[in-house]
Amino acid sequence: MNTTDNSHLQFAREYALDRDCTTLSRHVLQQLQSFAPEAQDLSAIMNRIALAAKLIARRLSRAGLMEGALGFTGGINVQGESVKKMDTYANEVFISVFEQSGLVSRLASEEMEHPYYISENRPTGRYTLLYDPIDGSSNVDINLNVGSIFAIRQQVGTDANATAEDLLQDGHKQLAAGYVLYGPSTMLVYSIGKGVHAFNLDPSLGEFILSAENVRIPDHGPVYSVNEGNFWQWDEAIRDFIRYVHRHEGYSARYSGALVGDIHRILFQGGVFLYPGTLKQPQGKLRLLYESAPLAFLLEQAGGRASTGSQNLLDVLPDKLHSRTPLIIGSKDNVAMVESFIEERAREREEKMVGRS
Ligand code: P6P
Repeated sequence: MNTTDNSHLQFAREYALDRDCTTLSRHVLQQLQSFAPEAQDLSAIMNRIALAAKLIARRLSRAGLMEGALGFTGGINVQGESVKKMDTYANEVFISVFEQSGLVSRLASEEMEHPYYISENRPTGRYTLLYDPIDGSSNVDINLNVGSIFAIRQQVGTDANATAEDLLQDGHKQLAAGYVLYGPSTMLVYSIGKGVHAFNLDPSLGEFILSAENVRIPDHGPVYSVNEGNFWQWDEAIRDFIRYVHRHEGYSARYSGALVGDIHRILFQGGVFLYPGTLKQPQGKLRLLYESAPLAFLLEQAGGRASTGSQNLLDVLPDKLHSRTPLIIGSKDNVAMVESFIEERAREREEKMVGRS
């Protein structure tokens, strides 16, 4: 009889089984440590988001072999961007998974000029989902990583109006936020305000399984992620920062052209992502309500920071559904460094003005 102690093997088997049972919906309930209606709602909503992610991941994995899955639709969206067929598909997936759900009565998407009201979910639906169905869709046709970004807010009132003024609230009003990264594996990273947690899709189970709990971003990191092709369009302060990292050891440039992948790297390795204002887009390119604010919520929950350069990102009040803001986001020391260059240039401008008066 084998007399060696196999308890460690038994533990490993039990741990692996327990981990494989830590699905997303169970984790949300554990996070809220309650089975109150609100907890059940959030758990169910996260489960629907997971279903959308699985449907999109499946389509992405087959797109290269499917007629009509890749390329452009020929349409232009409210952002003035050419619409990819995958953008349209993913947008419709989110709508479909929330119809008949009874949970979400309004969807606000990068791909839709006005919010979409799910009539059968009203007035029971107490939540609004804000999302970018496929972020970085320029990467889809070249099989590079893309993502989905989402935020959940309370539904205020029931009047179905196109302007949706009640959505024009700061980022602190978000109940939950996160992203899906469609990469070598599909990952879902979320927070309901109790830390940041990462799940990997196990295709053999069709479930998102917990892979990293209470993720914390390093206070400082080597990565700076920015499209340096816009250098000619930036304020001097941003150029000062870029000149600094060009001339000092310890920094690496990483930029994929897809926000979710760039942010995911920084969340796990530390560093800073920037999309500053440019001459052509002084408010920057990224949209506040369904790109920057959800990511700011998430990174702050992981111990990081997010700023417009002059204001905490989560404090920004949007003036319209598709408002844009500059974004500086990542490790708190790296974000502070970028802000210090902005503050220095502001001081110099102030001194010159005083000098003139
Ligand atoms: P640029 C993709 O279109 C996106 O919205 C983000 O995913 C990405 O970070 C950014 O735009 C890239 O923009 O101007 O560098 O190509």
